[in-house]
Formats: sequence, C-alpha cells, structure tokens
Amino acid sequence: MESNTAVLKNEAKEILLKNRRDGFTVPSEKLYPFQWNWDSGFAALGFKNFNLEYAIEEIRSMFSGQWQNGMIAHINFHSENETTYFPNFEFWDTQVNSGASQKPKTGGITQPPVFGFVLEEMAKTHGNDPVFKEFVSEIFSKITHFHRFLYTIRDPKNEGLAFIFHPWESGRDNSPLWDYAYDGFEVKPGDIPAYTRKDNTQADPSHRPLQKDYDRFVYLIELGKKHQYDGIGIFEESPFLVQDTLFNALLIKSNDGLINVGKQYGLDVAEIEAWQQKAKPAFENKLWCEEIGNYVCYDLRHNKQIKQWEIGGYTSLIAGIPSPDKAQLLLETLLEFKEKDLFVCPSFHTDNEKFDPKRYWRGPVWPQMNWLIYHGLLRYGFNEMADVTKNDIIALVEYYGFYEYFNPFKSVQSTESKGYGGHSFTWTAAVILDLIENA
Ligand code: 9WN
Repeated sequence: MESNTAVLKNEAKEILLKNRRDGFTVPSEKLYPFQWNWDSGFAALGFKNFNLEYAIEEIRSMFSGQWQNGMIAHINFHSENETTYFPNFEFWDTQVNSGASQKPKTGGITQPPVFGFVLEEMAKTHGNDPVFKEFVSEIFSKITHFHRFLYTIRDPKNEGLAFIFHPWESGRDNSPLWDYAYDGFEVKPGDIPAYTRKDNTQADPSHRPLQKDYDRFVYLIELGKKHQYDGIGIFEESPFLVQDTLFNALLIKSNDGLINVGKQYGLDVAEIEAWQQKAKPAFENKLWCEEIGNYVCYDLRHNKQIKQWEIGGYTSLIAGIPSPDKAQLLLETLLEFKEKDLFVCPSFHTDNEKFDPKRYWRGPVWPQMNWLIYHGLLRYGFNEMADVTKNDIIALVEYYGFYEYFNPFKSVQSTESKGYGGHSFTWTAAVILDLIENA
C-alpha cells in the first residue's frame, strides 16, 4: 500500500498537470481560469520538483506579458474566450497605456514579486543544468526590470518601499487591513460603471468578499485606467495607497534571490544591491510596530501605520529582516495559536472582532503562506515551530483535500468535510509537493 505522503505527492503532481494549459498553469479551473502572477511563481516552485522544463515555461509565459515599464501584471489573459471571470481583459482596457502587453492581454495592476526567490529555489536543484543556466541569462534582466518598476513608479519618494494601490496587488485581497486603509471610503452610485460579478457563481458567496468591497475594487480599476495604470496621478489620488508588509518582504527576498543567482553566474548585481541597502532599513524602521509586536502595513494615504496583527508581517522572517529578539516576538503568537488548538497560521488574529474563520483572507489558513512562514522560521532556527507550520498544512490538505484555503479551528473537523474557495488548487498542490520533496 502506498504511504499517505506518496498519495499526496501523486495527487499534487496530477493537479499541477491537470491545471496546466499551453505553457502556463491556471490557479483553479473555473474560479481563476487565467495565469496569475504570484500563483505562477508557486506553480514553478512545484514543477521544479519533477519537470524543470515546465517550471521554466511557466515563468517564461508569465514574463511574456511584461509591460515596457517593467510591470508584470497580476493576470495574463492568455485565453480571450473564457467567460467565468470578472473583470476580464476588456474591462481592464490596458490599451490606455502604450507600453502595455498586447499579447497576452493583461490586467493593469501587479502582485507580490516572487520570481527572484523562485529562481533561487530552482537554482538549488538545477544550478548546474545547462538548460537552467540558459534560462537565467534570459530571465534575470526581466525580473530585475520588474523590480526597477517597483522601485521607481511605485516608490516616487525613493524610500526603498513600493506602494500598492489595489488590495488585489497585496495577494491578500479581502484582508480586514484594507477596511482600515480605505478609512471609510465608500463608492457612491454613479462613481463606477455597471458590472456583474462571476466569483459568487463559482464559490460559496459567504466565503467571498462583500459587494461593497467589489465596488471599491472596481473603483480602483477605473482610477488606474484614468492614469494609464502607471501615472503619478495614482499616487496623488488613490483612496487606497499602502506600503504592504508581504509585498515588500517578498520584494526584498526576491532581491536576495537575484543577487545570489546573479553572483553564481557572474551577472551584474550592483543595482539590486543598492535597492537592497535602502529597502531593508526602510522596512525595519517604517513597518515595525512595538504595540503589536510585529511588522504592520503603512497607510500612505493617511500617513499612519495600520496597527493590526496580520499574517503579512510573518513574511519578514523569510526575508531575514527582524533581529533575533523581534523574531522571537513573532514566534510567540504562533505558539499561542498552537496552544489554543488552532492550525497555524490564521491570516488574521483570532481575537480581533473582524476575524472570520471562513471568509477570504479574514482568518483562514492559506497553503502558500505556510510555505513562506515555514522557510522563515527555519531561517531563524525555530525548527520545531517550522515543523508545526509544515505539518499543519499537510494535515489540512490530507483531511479536506487540495482547497484554496482552510478553517483554522481544529474543532470544526467533526462537522465540516471541505476546505474553502477553489478546489484542485495549483499553489496548494505546488507547496505540498515542495514541502514533502524537500523535507
Ligand atoms: C484576484 C488567484 C488569486 C490569488 C490571490 C487571491 C485571489 C483574485 C480574486 O486569487 O485573488 O486577484 O479574484 O479574488 O486572493 O492571492 O493570486 O489564486
């Protein structure tokens, strides 16, 4: 009989292959039928464990949609005939920017920059493979160009921290953090064009964002359009303007990835090192919050920290940002969750009134977040908690299946038999495979 691990591994590979299209992978067949930016990085991370060529094609395909200004959009609409997702390429209308990708059509915003560190992960196993070396020479300057976009257009005051102007850019679309960032901003009738959501027909509406959140999502798309998606007017006008923890921590981690891979192959990394010298102290000084005992997002529109405990702060660990003392403070909350019989790591603090164990980013556990936290904890030598983080996500997937996200309460296992959001989910498969293969 096959062991549980072998069964999980096989299932994970099957999902990755099943979700693969023409050189790229969709996060979930119906719910998300295109290529998403950071999902694609995680897909490559999964593929590199059994098919280097697919991992390379995945990233190559993502970068086929790179804009002239360097941006990698959050979605590449490789297929223009899919009808199950809103907003589609027509709604984004990225032709307002003359440097936007024509083929594939894309969205007009970006997502957390993961490709630098994914490249480094690939180098760990394939560093000596000539095919991989060739790929590095092709992709290195493109990833660097993406970071350049973030450190210029998204950092007009040259602080070393990139801003986001849409919750979708954070990857944590519906986090309660953004309620604070909007600070009461509501869309009024007539502010936005009529539109029809599709997500609620593909997933349980009680797990998805509310209508007023979607109205604000659409408002910010219209604002992006008005300023060709990269104009300074976005910085001046957007009601949502945030220096996000996760976004900037993964940018720093990806800078490190590029520096390490670049040095290995004799490439020039001076520009990236200069960004890094500014970015690390800026993150530490501007985002650390003593009151919360964690890093928090900075609301640039209202000039204040968003003082809430939230999962994004934990990605500072994988980026090597906190001192050992601060890392210890981060660890303590995880230990509390473990003591309370919760699966690690809820996306929002369980004591907060906005915590919701079922709704999208307002409490559930997310597989790719556990992968990031697991590696962060290992980096600081917190091996026991790292194992808990890894084993919890494996246990959740083993029990519920390869869903998009999960209820953090162990107690609900007696009454619930499914996870939440999409199923047969790409990054869930990818990180489970990677965690098992590299145990
Ligand atoms: C909008 C694809 C994406 C992830 C995000 C996740 C969710 C999309 C949506 O799905 O966002 O980009 O329509 O809700 O929040 O992190 O990349 O898996």
